[in-house]
Amino acid sequence: MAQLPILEFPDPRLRTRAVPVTPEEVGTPAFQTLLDDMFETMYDAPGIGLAASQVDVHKRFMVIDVSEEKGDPRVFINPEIVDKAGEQVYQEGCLSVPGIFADVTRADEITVRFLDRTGTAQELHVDGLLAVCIQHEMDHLDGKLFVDYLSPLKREMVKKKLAKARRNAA
Ligand code: GNR
Ligand code: NI
Repeated sequence: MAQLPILEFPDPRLRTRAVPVTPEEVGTPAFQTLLDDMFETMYDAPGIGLAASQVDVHKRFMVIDVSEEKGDPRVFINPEIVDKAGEQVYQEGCLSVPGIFADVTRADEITVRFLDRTGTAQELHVDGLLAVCIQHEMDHLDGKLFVDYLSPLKREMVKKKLAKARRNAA
């Protein structure tokens, strides 16, 4: 297994719109290894989700584990939200925007259609943190980041804060 480098805001590659995964690709060793590497990268970070876009793979899938024990790995390939209801506000973070946290309003409940890691079609109705995480990861697949929900001024402040943190780390 391998850890993968995570792209960070404002890297323009994070703005790429990801393309669907072909069903034939799902069963290939290369794709299955990529899933394992993404889980390792996510657990090590640590994070509760990781979109392929964040590791510079611009295909529509992500890995998620919102459980406390890190024992509930889930894969969502070609996810589509087919129904949503309500609103919830959650203080979000992002591995591509390290150290920054901000409230984001999203749907409270969603029904999502996707392929699992065996390539089987699934439909799931979820709420709470899992619903937040799926919506956050799906934004990544469309080149969108949670800081895009902030005002342009706040987003500029985030950019400067990250640049400064990187300078101090170097
Ligand atoms: O680890 C993560 N935590 C998190 C917290 C609140 C809302 C969304 C997330 S996802 C994030 C990992 C990440 O950046 N996924 O893209
Ligand atoms: Ni993120």
